[in-house]
Amino acid sequence: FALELDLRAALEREEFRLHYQPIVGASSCHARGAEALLRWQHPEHGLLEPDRFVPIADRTGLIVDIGGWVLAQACLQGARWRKEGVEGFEMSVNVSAVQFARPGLLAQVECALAQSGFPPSALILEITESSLMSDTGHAEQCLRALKTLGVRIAIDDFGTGYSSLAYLRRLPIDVIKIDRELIGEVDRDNDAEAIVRAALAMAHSLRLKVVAEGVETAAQEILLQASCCDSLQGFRYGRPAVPAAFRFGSLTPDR
Ligand code: G
Ligand code: G
Ligand code: MN
Ligand code: NA
Repeated sequence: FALELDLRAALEREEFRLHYQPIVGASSCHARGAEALLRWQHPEHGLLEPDRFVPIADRTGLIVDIGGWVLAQACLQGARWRKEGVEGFEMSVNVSAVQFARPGLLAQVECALAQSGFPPSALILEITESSLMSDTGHAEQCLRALKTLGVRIAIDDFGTGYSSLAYLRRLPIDVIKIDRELIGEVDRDNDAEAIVRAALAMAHSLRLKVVAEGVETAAQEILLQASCCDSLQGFRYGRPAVPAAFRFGSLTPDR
């Protein structure tokens, strides 16, 4: 498949880009951080979204080098935004199951932090439930090693897998990101609302912070604020965009 060959050269040719989507504090709706989202500016196919090439990068192992680049870039951008006076700005970076399983991740994170001066506690690594579930013993060891650097760990797409909740107690997790499928239904479906409220209550009793993903409507925002969700992310506050397009301050549309 041609994309696989192109992917090998894409790093050298500097064809990868990071777009940033704001994550806002739930009560203020001010940007408190961003999620870095990878794009590939392909010379023939145009701007490709990760679903088109991250699975190939995972399968071929290229995700290791690409992921190192992502960590370095995201920390540099986060450090720039902090310098511009955005106090406490946090950066979230996705880590695939393949990246998570490889031993080099720790050194990559350490290097990205050292070269950028970005504070470890402001870096959040997003890991999916399924990455943690395949080998929980190994996962625990990897997470504890990452935690020694001072970074935080978020569970991405929370509520979609078939994980047991027991791991939340055992693993050093700081944040859960409730999947956008649930959030999309939260203002229309009583069962979705009940699940989100229960997840929030459970997370808070475990002293975890909660981010709701995929917030698009005022009704969802109001409900999540009333449920004491910590942070919100979704098209309502901004789509993933190039760094120059990133906005600070209050991002909620008038309601
Ligand atoms: O931006 P978009 O909605 O197209 O992202 C789709 C998926 O791609 C997300 O679920 C996200 O987890 C994954 N993704 C985005 N950026 C990165 C990245 O830098 N590294 C890895 N491994 N996955 C990413
Ligand atoms: O799996 P992960 O959470 O990393 O995926 C992030 C992806 O979710 C991004 O690619 C982004 O484009 C997408 N996304 C972010 N906000 C919204 C939203 O409000 N609605 C929808 N449909 N997708 C969103
Ligand atoms: Mn994510
Ligand atoms: Na997600």
